Amino acid sequence: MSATMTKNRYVLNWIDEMAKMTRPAKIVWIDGTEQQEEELRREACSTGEMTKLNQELLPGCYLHRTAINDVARVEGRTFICTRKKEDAGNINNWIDPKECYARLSKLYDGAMEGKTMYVIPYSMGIVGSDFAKYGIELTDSIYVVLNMLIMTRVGKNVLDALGDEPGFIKGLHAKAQLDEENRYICHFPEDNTIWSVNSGYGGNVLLGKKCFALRIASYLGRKEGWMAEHMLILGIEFPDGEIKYITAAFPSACGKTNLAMLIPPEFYRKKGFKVWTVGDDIAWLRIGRDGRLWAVNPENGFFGVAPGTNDKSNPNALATTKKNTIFTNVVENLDNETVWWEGLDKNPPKNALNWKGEKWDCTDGSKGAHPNSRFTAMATNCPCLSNKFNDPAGVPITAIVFGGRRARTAPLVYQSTSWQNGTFVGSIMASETTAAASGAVGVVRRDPMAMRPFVGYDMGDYWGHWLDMGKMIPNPPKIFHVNWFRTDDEGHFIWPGYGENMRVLMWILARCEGKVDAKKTPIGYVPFVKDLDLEGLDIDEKIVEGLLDVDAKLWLEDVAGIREFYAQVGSRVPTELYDELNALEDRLKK
Ligand code: GTP
Ligand code: SPV
Ligand code: MN
Repeated sequence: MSATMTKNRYVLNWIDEMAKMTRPAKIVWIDGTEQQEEELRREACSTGEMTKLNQELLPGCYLHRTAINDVARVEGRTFICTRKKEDAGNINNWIDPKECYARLSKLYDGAMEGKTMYVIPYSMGIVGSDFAKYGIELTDSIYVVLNMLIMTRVGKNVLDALGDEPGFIKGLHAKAQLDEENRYICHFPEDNTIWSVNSGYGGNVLLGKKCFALRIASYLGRKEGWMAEHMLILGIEFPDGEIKYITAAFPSACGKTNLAMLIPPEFYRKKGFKVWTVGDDIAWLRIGRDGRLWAVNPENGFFGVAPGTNDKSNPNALATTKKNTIFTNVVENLDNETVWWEGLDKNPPKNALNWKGEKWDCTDGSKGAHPNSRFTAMATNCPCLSNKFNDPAGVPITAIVFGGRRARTAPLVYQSTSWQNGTFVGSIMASETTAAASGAVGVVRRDPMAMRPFVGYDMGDYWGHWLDMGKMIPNPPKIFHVNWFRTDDEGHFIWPGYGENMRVLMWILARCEGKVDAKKTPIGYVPFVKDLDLEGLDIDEKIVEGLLDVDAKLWLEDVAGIREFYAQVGSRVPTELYDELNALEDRLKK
């Protein structure tokens, strides 16, 4: 299994160079076969890196615990290393590439001594398709290998598709000492390179995901005229069989997986409506020959938030995790070797270990699962997976939806007035922070297009790219903003959310087809309550009216915050967006 799988000299030379630095005891190529995957699972269980779960109840499922200091993405230790600092922009952390390579080379020096270096050839997108891009990740972690086997398309066919070309993303990962002080997630977009060291967690180490498919890909997309976005993709099937596709960008842990897999309320189901999942986290978007915007999900699995997932909130996600799944940092039920997390059901196990692996007393008020605990599950196990999931052309997009967690200010839904205005709406997104990244939780921060941590270049240039794309798309999607998270005076969510969000999506699609009127407000078009289908929902129309309310005073406060943020982004903010901001302020003051 250690045999070389390619003659590509760019690949071989690079691996040679990385192996000289990290000095592994051996090198193993990952070929994507079930047999090799099974051997690796067995090895991981023998060392305690993973625990095999109850194979009758959860066939093919395993549990992993990360180090206690290593449970989320670390945005403060994530860097965009362009030669010129201006090209990384003010929002990203930056280190000079030469200095960064030198600093990290010391951390990688001998980091794999006595260990195995795994070579993972993977594809983001369908191997051989126009949309696909290839990467190779070198890692000393079996956990990473097993996750990448689920999250991406791995195997020799990737190397065959690459042929003798140099065009692959070079990813190097070493767990090293898991030392927080020396943890680095570094991107070199000008060199197609990613270096990650001293972490073993999710988005820090599964280099195909945020590092490649968003940070490096957003950089490539700007150069090549396409877009890489932090978006789910879903299809709504109408009773006559027609399917309309929507993408939605929400920040981490703000409901993408849930919306992507939503189950329509009963009265829609009875009429024959269905929802299909194409992706739950990342979309690559291109202009199709028909002049519309088309999307693919470059991933092959779901790395989803476990807490809060249950058979009411997201039965499709729960079903997806019943086999071939890796659980990370959840509760281990010792009685039957299954898993549990807060919000799964009301019966926390009595005889259990918490995410740290300590005996857990569910009555002592402590959390059993980490708030950012996750499942890694195969897309093909998802009951509502779209039959376009493996279509190399992707799906045509009717609407783009932005959204975040806002206790006040943003209404349940509003529509922008143009692509330019929609780009502005994306640029002013804000959301309360979550456990998906380390740091304080619940603080409102600007998170444009849900991409603040994921743009691989200057944020102002990124907005400029959005505006440019709008000029190039003959028939662009309409752009909307939603907020499922408005709260009452006691802090409870007012809108029921989850499957009920379908009602808002239906209004969005009706607007795209010009089928309903809307109320013009200073921020854009808001629904008339009568046009939101509330059948079967136990909610007062007055309350819905409140959810749709646009409070000019709050918005003017927001405008001040937006000005501050734009100033922070700096000199590359497009003037069109300042025009939009000034016009918004004028309308609010009237
Ligand atoms: P990442 O994988 O980090 O990118 O997150 P995500 O955007 O896919 O978020 P996910 O769907 O996993 O949801 C995160 C949390 O938000 C979970 O605790 C959900 O229960 C909660 N959530 C999702 N949708 C809704 C909703 O409509 N209303 C409310 N109140 N909570 C929701
Ligand atoms: C997110 O934080 O947006 C995630 C999880 O999807 S991670 O892969 O860790 O980035
Ligand atoms: Mn995400």
